[in-house]
Amino acid sequence: MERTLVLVKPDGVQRGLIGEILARFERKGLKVVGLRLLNVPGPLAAEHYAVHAGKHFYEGLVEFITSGPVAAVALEGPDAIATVRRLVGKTMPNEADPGTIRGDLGISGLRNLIHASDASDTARAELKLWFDEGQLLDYDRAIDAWIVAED
Ligand code: FUP
Repeated sequence: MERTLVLVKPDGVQRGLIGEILARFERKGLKVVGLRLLNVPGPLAAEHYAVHAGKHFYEGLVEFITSGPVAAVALEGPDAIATVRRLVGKTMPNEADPGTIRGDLGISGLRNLIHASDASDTARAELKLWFDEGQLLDYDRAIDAWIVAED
């Protein structure tokens, strides 16, 4: 079982796509184990995008992620990191395949709706950055509890 971080970026929140995006992950079978809506403080944005510091698009990234509320979501499931990346699609929405979130809902480079952790070390670090200990929950799915109760 793996956990990964997804951010619905300000374009996704402002376009009213939080539900649409989360629904795709939930329908796939991934479980929401953490959920926050926040205005991103500058230092958090800088730390999140530290890997891109110095690149020509870095300032624009930080400016964009701090421009409006972001939904931070922790998802859990088998092979969650790669599964989420497949559902999200390629970085540039104009290159992302139809059927992916970016392919279906995005149109331009910097406004690509979503961030998703790309490996197990970054997932661990990013979950720690965006969630305090105790904000990530362990729970059984209601459906499992229901089936057990019926037996
Ligand atoms: P992804 O993992 O698909 O979110 O993409 P990256 O981690 O490579 O890039 C992070 C963000 O930087 C992307 F959401 C968009 C932005 N970016 C640019 O604006 N220009 C580039 O050349 C590469 C990335």
